[in-house]
Amino acid sequence: MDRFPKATALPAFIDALSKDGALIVERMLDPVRLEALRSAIQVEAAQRAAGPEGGPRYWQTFHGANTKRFTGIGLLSEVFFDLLEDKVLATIADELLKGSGAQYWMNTCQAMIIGPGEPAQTLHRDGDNWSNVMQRSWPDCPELTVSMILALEDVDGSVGATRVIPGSHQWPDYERVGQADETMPAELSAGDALIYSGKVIHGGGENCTQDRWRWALHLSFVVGWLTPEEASNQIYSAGSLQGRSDRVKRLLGFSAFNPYPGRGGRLWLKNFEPW
Ligand SMILES: O=C(O)CCC(=O)C(=O)O
Repeated sequence: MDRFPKATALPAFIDALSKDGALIVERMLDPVRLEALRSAIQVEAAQRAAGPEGGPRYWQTFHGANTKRFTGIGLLSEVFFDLLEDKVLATIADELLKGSGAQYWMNTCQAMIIGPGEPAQTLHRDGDNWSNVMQRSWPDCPELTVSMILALEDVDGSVGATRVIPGSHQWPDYERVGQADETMPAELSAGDALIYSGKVIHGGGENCTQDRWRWALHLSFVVGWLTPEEASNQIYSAGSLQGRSDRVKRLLGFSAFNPYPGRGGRLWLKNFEPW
């Protein structure tokens, strides 16, 4: 997996994503914003229990019994909105998702804080959320989703760095999910980000420490004709987004989906009118 400074030109990012399905951007977030985001998330995390509350066993394992996860990050920190507007991330998402339609939503933004002793997460592709679409035209299907894991503190292999299988986005067999020994850890310094295709196999790493947590934030986008993971329009209100950019409103579900210049219908209309 290649590492790049944030000021890298787009073609180098896209080449790396075509080759490996993932890359690392160093200093994705500046120290001032990083500190603001980290402290807001740590305050919230202190009030949260680890592990999902009930639900099917598969999801309990997937989300982690000793992992804290929560969404609604924009209710906690203004930096969430800066990330939605981040030019580098936006340019990569625009380029990757343009084959699937002109517009996309925020899929989810969630704290992913892996606790001591948590085993490695099941290896998966983020596009598996919409596996009916992926499976049908694999491996040539267009990109449906692009994700970022942002390190809020230094993240190394022992604390649960995301494990990635570079090149797995091009494996001919969709059913092949890979083995632990094929993965490599995406080790990040605080403020660095792993950016990856929805087709690449990865998973949260094992946290084999006794007392350290893996502080990271996931932010992802999904094409506008699929349902996102996080119901943003149930979390944010039109009023609370007043004065925000059109991009932010669209990402959070406060705008219709317009397929042009691609094919497809207008979606998410209010009484047949875009909004
Ligand atoms: O926590 C991580 O590093 C990855 C988590 C992940 O891929 C997921 O929950 O979908």
